[in-house]
Amino acid sequence: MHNLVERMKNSDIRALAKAITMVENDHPEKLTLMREVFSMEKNAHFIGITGPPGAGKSSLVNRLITQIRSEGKTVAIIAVDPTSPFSGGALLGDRVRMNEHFTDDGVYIRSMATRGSLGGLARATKDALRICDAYGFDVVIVETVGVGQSELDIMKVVDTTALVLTPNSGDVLQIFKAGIMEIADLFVINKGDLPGYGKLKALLRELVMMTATENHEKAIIKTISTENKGIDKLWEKINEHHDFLYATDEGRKRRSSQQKHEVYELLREEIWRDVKGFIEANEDFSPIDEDSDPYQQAIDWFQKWKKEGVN
Ligand SMILES: Nc1nc2c(ncn2[C@@H]2O[C@H](COP(=O)(O)OP(=O)(O)O)[C@@H](O)[C@H]2O)c(=O)[nH]1
Ligand SMILES: [Mg+2]
Repeated sequence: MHNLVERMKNSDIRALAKAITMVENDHPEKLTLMREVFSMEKNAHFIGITGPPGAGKSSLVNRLITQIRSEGKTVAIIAVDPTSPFSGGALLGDRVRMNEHFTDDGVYIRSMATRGSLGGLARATKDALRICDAYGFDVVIVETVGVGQSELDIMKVVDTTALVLTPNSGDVLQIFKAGIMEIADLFVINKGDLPGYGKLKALLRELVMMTATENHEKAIIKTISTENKGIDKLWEKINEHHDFLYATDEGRKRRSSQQKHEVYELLREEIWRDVKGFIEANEDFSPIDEDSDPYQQAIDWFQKWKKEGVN
């Protein structure tokens, strides 16, 4: 058994932190580690919280932690920042907003950035979710910094995605265009204390009606996280979505399509690692034919790798 896995089984939180760092940095042992982690699957509920910066995601997550803990469940938070190579300001703010939970053993808070990850942040996030699940957390929440393409990819690896919007934010159309609306399983209108709530609610209702099916309609929840209002309702709707996934074919379909996608991604990573290693082992990255263009060079290296590099 991998040493980290063994330590995780003994509830060593530092081993969990180390395992996440390994996937973040694409450590060569990653696949071996993850196979063992995968076999320890306990089926935690993976929740994504996305939305524009400043919408109140961290404030909501902080309230949700309290709600989840009051039910005796444990929770891990992964705060992802795809934009910053360093874990910058936004994440620092998140940690400050959640700091009341730092001394609670039933809560784990971790930030993640891309660094050089081959498979991208979404893949690393999925692995981190699984590591937290294997460790034994009942709920794992991923909070993103904004709503771009990387966030969209990240939301594809969770079970339930909540999109947080605010009455005063003008980004709704932007988010529409980005395709986040389709990905969202439920909508949160936070800062319900601000003017403009009714207008946004009406807009979202229209949207929800368009995508509603006979047995499912996306929920719209009003919250005021600064006043701790609507959090219980939000938690209830998140759980309803989870039940919906497990009670219908939707959950199974989603998981199997996620897994297929994942196999492709892992293969891409593995092949790339192999090709790159092969080229680098050939001393330097010099063209096989000095006069060739980049396209021909790529073809040449690929052919050479297929002939000599694959055994
Ligand atoms: N008026 C109002 N302000 C809020 C509410 N929720 C959060 N905020 C404030 O909005 C700001 C951004 O919150 P934060 O949780 O960091 O947003 P994030 O960037 O989406 O994580 C903070 O100053 C919060 O105090 C709310 O319900 N009403
Ligand atoms: Mg935040």
